[in-house]
Amino acid sequence: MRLSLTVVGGLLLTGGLACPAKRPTSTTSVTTPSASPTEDVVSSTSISEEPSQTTSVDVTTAPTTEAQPTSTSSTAKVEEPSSTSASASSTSASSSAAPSPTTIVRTYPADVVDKLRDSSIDKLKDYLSKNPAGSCTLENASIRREWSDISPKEREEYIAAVKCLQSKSPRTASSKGPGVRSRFDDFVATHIEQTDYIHNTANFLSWHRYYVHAYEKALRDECGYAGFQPYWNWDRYAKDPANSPLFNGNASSLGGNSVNGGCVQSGPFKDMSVNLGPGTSLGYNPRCLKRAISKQWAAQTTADHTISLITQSRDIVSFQDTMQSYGGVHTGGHFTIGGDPGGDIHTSPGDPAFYLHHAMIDRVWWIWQMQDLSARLKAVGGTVVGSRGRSGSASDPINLGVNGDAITIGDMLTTMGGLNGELCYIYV
Ligand SMILES: [Cu+2]
Repeated sequence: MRLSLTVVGGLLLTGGLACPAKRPTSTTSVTTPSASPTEDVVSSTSISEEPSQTTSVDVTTAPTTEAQPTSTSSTAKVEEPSSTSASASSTSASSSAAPSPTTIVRTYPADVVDKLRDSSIDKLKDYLSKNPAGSCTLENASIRREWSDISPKEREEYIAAVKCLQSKSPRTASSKGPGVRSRFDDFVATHIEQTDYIHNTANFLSWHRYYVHAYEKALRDECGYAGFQPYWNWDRYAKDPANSPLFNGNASSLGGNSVNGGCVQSGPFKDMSVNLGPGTSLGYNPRCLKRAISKQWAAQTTADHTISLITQSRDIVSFQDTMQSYGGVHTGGHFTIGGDPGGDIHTSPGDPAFYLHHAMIDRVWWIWQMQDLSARLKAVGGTVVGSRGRSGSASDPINLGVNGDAITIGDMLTTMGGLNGELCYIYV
């Protein structure tokens, strides 16, 4: 199952990212053609046509923090602090939909997954009315938004916080992880150490939900980031990921692609030091960030793939297995980034794009859960490594080493009130 040797984009990978399922017949038809702003949307002049496509979403449930149509107005780049509430209503006036302080505006047309998300919110609302999540409500939940749906300024704030984590002293003892040089590396090291226990296992989704949460928390608590973890809606950029707002090399991107297989030479992370890996090594191995951004891999992450994953996976095992298969969206997203460390199953969090990809994984799980909340908020399936095939359960432990307290899978099953209320978020 694991431990295949794979060469992707010139990088030797130890440990395939997935089980050797067969390659997907990459069938086609992106049903939701992104009228993609390839530039930063803020500077796009197509603004006027966008409001017609932007859905106004679950008005009653969206917190005001979400309302900022950050990119629908060319003035967006100047103001719009990420976390102000209130004033949002005035800025949403450009939407042709009835202006509301809680209107959600997307900068790309809603794809089929977005639409399912939107139509599912009422189920969540209904469920919560019968099963309140303590003090966590849809009105006060934080909202994770798509990279293009936050303003360039907000993206730069996120990037600055990541760089801050990369400059902070690590917690990992140097005797344990000699290559760990920063708080950012603390996270990479934890993933490296646990790789074999957290993929194709019962804790895959819950572990990575906790991991992204802990990372978001570190950005906020240790580096003053005021926003929430953004995600990467794969479909938006699948046709040309290298020129997307994520990877186009702008100051508000996560950096560009490699040039001739070499180092990333543009954008915020062109000078970052990748310290750990490859593979299982925790030794100090400083090198540049490389990417092998791939349209071919991106093609297996389009919305038609994601929607079929969500709608055709009847139970948690088929959902998580399909997602992690070789032809699945998890693998597809990782290898859309590719390179070093992005294409390395152990060290992949060493590329900052990892966290946006895994936030999307988490979002897809969240949408899947919303299709049958009473059953799926409890659903745990798959096996525990080292247990001779025992099925995992909600009481199985999860730990993040120096990055978080020891918890259980059960703590991570809902974003609304999980971890004794510490989790309280939704996605747009
Ligand atoms: Cu992982």
